[in-house]
Amino acid sequence: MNKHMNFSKKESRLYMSFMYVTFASLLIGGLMGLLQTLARSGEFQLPFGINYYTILTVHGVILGLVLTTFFIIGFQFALLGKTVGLSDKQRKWAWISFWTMLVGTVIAAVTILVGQANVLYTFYAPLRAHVAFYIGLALVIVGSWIAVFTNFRQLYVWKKAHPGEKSPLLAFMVTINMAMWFIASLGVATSVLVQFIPWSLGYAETINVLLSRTLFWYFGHPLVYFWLLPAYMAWYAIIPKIIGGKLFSDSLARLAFILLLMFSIPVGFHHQLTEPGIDPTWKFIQVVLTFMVVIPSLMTAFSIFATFETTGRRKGYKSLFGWFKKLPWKDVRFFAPFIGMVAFIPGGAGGIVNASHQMNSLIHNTIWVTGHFHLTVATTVILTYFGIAYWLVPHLTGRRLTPKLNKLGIIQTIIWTFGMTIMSTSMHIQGLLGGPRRSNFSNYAGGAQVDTWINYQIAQAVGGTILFIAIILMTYIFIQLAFFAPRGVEEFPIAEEEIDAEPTPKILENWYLWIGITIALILFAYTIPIIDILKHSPPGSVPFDW
Ligand code: HAS
Ligand code: CU
Repeated sequence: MNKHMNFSKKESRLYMSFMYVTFASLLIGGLMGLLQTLARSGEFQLPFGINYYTILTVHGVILGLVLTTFFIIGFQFALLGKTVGLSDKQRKWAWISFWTMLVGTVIAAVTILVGQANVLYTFYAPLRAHVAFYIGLALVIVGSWIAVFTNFRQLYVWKKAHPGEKSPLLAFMVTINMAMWFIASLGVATSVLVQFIPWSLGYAETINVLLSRTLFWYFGHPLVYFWLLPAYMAWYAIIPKIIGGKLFSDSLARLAFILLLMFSIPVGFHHQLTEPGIDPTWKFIQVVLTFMVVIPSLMTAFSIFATFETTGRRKGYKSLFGWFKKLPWKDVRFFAPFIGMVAFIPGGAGGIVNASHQMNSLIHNTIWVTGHFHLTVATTVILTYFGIAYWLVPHLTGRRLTPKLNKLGIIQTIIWTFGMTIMSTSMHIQGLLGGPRRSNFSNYAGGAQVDTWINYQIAQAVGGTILFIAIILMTYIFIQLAFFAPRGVEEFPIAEEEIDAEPTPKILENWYLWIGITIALILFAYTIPIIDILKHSPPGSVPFDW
C-alpha cells in the first residue's frame, strides 16, 4: 500500500478501536494512580471504604497490561497494514483478537472492581483472586495470540508475493516483538491454567509459590520489552522521517531487535534475586544475560544520536553541537518521544543498578523500583506512544494535528515531565531510605527511619496530581484528534534508507536461526532451575484471601 494513502474506512475503524481502549484505560488507570499517591500522603482517606489494594490492582492491570497491550497490538496492526497489507480475512481475525481481548479485560476489570481480586498486577501467590480474574487474563492472552498469528500470516503472505525481497523493516520488527511475546506468554499462560485456575476453584488445595513466580517472571521481563519495542520501532524507523532524515542503518536496527528477542527472555531471575530456593549460580547466569540485553539498548542510543547528528549536518549545521539546536523542537511528534529517550538514560541506569545483585538487595521491594518503572514504562514508553498517537490517530480519522493541538501536546509533554520528575525522583530517594513499595499509608508505629519517608510521599502526591492534569489534557487531545479536529491528511511517517546504503545481510532474516538460539538460551537458563524447583520446593501454600 502507498504510504501516503489513507487506510480504507474498514481498516481505520479496526486500528482506532484499539486506540479507544488505550485512551480510556489511560484515564481510568491514571485516576487510580492519583488516588494512590493521595492515600500514601497520609492526608487523604479513600472514599466509600474503597480498599487501597483494589485501586492499586486496577492501576497496574489497566495501565501495565491493558493500555499497553491494546496500544501495541493496534499500532502494530497499523504498521503491518501500511507495510505489508491486511486482507479481508485477516481483518476478521484481527477483530476476533480485539473482541477476545476486550471481553477478557472487562471480566478481569469487573472482578477487580468488586473487590474480588486485590492481588496487584503480578498476582503473586499465595494471594488469591476469584477465578474470573484469571479467566479474564487468560482471554486477553488468547486474544493477543490471535493477533500474533494474524501478524505472522500477514508477513508470510507478503513474502510469498515478493520472493527474494527483504521484508519491510517495520514488519520485521513487529514480527520479532510478536515472536517474543508469544514465547514469553506461554509461561504465564501455563501458570494461570495449570496452577492458578485449579487452585482458585479449590480443586488444588495448595500452590507452588516459587514455581508460579518463576513462570510469571519468565514472562514478566520480556513483558517490559514488549512495551519498549514499539517505542524502539518509532525511534528507529519513524522519528528519522519526522526530523527530515533517513534510516541510520537497516541492518543495525534488525540486529538490535534480534538481540532483544534472544536476550529478553532468559533473564527473569533478576526479579527474583532475593527469592530463596533458586541456586545463586543460576541467578548469576541470568544476571549475565541481563547485561547482554542492555547491549541492544546501547546500540539504539548510539544509532539515534547518529541519526540526529547526520540529519543536522546534512542540513548544513557544522559546529560540534549546532545540529542539536535545529532538531524540530516545536513538533510534538518529535518532542514527546525525545523526552522519552532522555528519561531512558536514568531509567536504564536504574535498571542496571537493579540487576546488580548486591545493589538489588538494597532496593528490592522498595519504592525505588516503582520509581524505576515510572521512568521506563510511564515516561520513555508512554511518551513515545503519545508521540505516535499525535499522527496515527488523525491519520486514521482523516483529520489533522492542528498547530493548536500540536502546542497543547508540547504543553502536555512538559507537564508530564515536570510531574514525573518530582514523583519518580522522590520515589527513588525514599526507596534508598527503605520505604516499601506495594503498600498503603502507614506510620509503622513511628520510628526515626519512617519519619524520613513522609515528605517524599507528599512529594509523590504533588507529582501524581500534576501527572493527572497531564492525563486529562492528553485525553482532551485524543478526543479532539478522534472526533473534532478539522478534516485533512496527516502523514504516516516511515523513514527511508539512504540510497547508497549497504545491502542488509540475508542472514538477519533467518527466523529458524534466531528463534532456535532464543529457545536454546531459554532452555539453558531455565531447565535446571525449574527441575530444582519442582523437586525441592517446600509444601505448596494455601490461599491467602482477604
Ligand atoms: Fe526494569 C524492575 C532491570 C529496563 C520496567 N522494570 C522493573 C519493573 C518494571 C520494569 C515494570 O534487574 C517492576 C516489576 C515489578 O512489579 O516487580 N530494567 C532492568 C534493566 C533494564 C530495564 C537491566 N525495565 C526496563 C524497561 C522497562 C522496565 C525498558 C519498561 C518499559 N528492572 C530491572 C530489575 C528489576 C526491574 C533487576 C527488578 C527489581 C526488583 O528487585 O524488584 C535495561 O534493559 C535497561 C537498558 C537501557 C539502557 C538505556 C539506553 C538509553 C537509551 C536512550 C538514548 C537517548 C538518546 C537521547 C539518544 C542502558 C536507548 C539523548 C539526548 C540527550 C540530549 C541526552
Ligand atoms: Cu526485568
